[in-house]
Amino acid sequence: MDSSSAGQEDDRERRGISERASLDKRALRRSFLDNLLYVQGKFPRLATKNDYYLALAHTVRDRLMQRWISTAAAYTTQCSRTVCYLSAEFLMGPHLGNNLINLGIYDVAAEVVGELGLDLEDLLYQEEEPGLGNGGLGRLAACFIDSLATLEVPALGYGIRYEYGIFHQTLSDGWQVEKTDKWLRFGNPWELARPEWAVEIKFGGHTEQYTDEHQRLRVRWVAARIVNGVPYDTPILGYHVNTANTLRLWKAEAPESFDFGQFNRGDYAGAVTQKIVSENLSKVLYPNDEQEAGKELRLQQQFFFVSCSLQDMLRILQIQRIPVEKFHEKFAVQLNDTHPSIGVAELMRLLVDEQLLAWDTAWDITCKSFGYTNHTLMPEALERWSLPLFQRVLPRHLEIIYEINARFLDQVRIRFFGDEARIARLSLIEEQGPRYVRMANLACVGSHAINGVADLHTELLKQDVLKDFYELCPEKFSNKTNGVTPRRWIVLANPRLTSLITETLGDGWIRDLDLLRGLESHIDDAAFVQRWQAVKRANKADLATHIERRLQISIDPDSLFDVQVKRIHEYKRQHLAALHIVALYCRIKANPNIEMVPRTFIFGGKAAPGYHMAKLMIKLITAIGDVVNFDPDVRGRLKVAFLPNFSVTNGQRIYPAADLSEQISTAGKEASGTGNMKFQMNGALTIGTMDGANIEIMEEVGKENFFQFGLLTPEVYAWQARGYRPQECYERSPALREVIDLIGSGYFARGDSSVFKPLIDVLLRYDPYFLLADFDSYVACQDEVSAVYKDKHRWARMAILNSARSGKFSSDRTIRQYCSEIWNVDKVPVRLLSQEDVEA
Ligand code: B1N
Repeated sequence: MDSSSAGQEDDRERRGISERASLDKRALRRSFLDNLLYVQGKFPRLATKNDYYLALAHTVRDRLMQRWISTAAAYTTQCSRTVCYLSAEFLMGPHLGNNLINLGIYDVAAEVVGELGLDLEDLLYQEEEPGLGNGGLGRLAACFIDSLATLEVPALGYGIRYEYGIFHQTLSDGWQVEKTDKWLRFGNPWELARPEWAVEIKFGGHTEQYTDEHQRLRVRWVAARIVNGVPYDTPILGYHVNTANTLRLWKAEAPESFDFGQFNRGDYAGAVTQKIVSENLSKVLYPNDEQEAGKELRLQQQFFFVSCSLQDMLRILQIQRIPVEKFHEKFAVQLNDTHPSIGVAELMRLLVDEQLLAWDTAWDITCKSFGYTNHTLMPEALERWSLPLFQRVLPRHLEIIYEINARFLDQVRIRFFGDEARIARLSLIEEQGPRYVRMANLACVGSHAINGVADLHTELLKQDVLKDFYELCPEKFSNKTNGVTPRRWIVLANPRLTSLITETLGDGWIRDLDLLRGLESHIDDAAFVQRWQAVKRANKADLATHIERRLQISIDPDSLFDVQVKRIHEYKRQHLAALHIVALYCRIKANPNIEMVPRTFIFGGKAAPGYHMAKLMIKLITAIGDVVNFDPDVRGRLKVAFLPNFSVTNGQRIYPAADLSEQISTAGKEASGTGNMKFQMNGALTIGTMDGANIEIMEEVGKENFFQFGLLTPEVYAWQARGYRPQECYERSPALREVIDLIGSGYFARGDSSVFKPLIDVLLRYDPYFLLADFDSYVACQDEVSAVYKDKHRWARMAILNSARSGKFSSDRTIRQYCSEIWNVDKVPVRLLSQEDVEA
């Protein structure tokens, strides 16, 4: 083809595209207005912003349906091997913006609503986000199902449709106050109820033995109570593909028939009480992150959604006419931490008691089906259930767990002859003191694969938390370092950066994040660096405006934005950052004319409502802000802002505006972290300890582009073994002493020295997370941060390199590894069915 005809071809193609685009646009406008009229029942003049949001949501949903149906058809006809991701939490964040991006119609939609005098961003903020998770673990599940769909892998996410998600956080006098999260108040346009696929879930009661028609001894579970599980499905669209997978969340309802007995006896109120008790099961998300509650309702929730999901898989086998013996060939079932690990016993019960398989056959299927991901090294977060409680809720499962344990320990005894201590540690039942069922042990025994979520974390699992299981079956263990989806965390959250990168590299990086390496060759291009700086500056100005509106404090967009957003926890050490702020404040008070790089400290995160020390950490930060923000000596060089209600929505405004990412957990405590990756992608530099995935981030970006400080994990262990005395650190460091004494004096509490006493006492006496040990190293590292920041050009180059080298931390990479190394699943591309196909 000569160049002129190639040019004509290009031209025709371009004209084709632009014709299609204008068609798309007209169609989009038509259905937007139709949905306003026919779904919302409003004329434009009477419509509220929320009406417009819902009309647009329905317009997008309509466009998802064909892909959703085509995907289901492809998987059904091909009987595709399917990933089932079992998670008590899915922290999805708002759907509308993400779906617009994945459909490739974000810009058209912005034009359409713009021409009607509306602002797309404004409409996006109308959506109440489904906050069905606490933090990293729930958000990881959301990133994973995005990547699964984008990689065209057949997958179902299974979880609970909590009526109240994670509480809404407000601040009152600097203290956290919790409000209920009524996310379903205005309806949810993204879900479809599927009552025709409801299942029955049993609770309590007792078990009976009987002999079947072949004279075999069997067990029947006679439950005390039955609850219905109704699935609500949400389509999960991949990026620029036809695949739309399903997130299936279960709602608990009272079975109609169950009330009748009481009702007929005239106990109407009793029947209604029954209904309320049943529906309580999916009422509220437990707000504890990394903390065990041991509440009966929580065990009931776990069993509820796991049993619903496993029964649903059996239904799918049946409609695809796959024999139950091939369960493990059809499904790869992943346990997101131990929360769904009761699934091991429940699948055994379904296969043995209900499908009548032999124990050994059932056990083989079970072990081949499950994989287990561990997410924590914190001993208090390892789930255990007291035997009496377990017996009361799940009597049949306790018998099954005893049988699994007996057979398992028989093997262990042969392998480790006479090693009674080891047998006691491996047992599924904790026997010293009050007895417990150990859920991590159940998950390990019932899974063919066990993984941690970052290199260090997996190593520590092997050496410590799961050492005995590693020594028993080393081949089961592997690492799968976490990742996050660049669609939400760059394309949607940071449109300015997205345009800059796409203009520089094309748009291939959105599906293949390793291509960001291409940015490295632009590092000496002054125009590029300047545009990079302009993007960051504009994002910071946006966030400054937001903070000023919300908190009535003025923010300088040219100051260094130093950000720590994550759940509030002592091991994450937000109070170490607070000590640093006070240290800087002391320098200013000692010498008001001291030269200092202006910084804005931005914090966000929720504390578990019963975790008093975490709530006190929030109060400490806000109290420091109340002094520092208004002290005339500071002259605006330090600002402290605690942004209430950190969420996916707020994260999308915050990560793109950060200069510095605070990842300062005690080494050996944070399993991975995923916020660290979101910051890096958006061009923030990290100040961090050698913990979790920070280590791998430093490996990728290079030491010279990372601010490292603090004790290493083996050093933490050594200090612990030697007997750590924090008081000595306090006595040795004058700067630390000044900071601790100032807080202890009540200076930040209007002279009331009692407010922060519990926090200061813990630090001086025990300091279980080594803040005082790391303080000097942290402050010195922060001084270096400030020195580098003065050289704006150097900072920008380092930031560009951070982004350019973030490819490893795409959840697409993580999911590819799970698919090939644990799940053994392949992609199944979806052909779009036409209207006629669908109707035939
Ligand atoms: O899981 C994330 C990791 O990146 C974080 O480092 C880790 O802290 C987090 C009980 C948890 N571990 N354990 C939980 C959540 C809720 C709950 O009820 C424990 N969350 C993590 C993703 O791997």
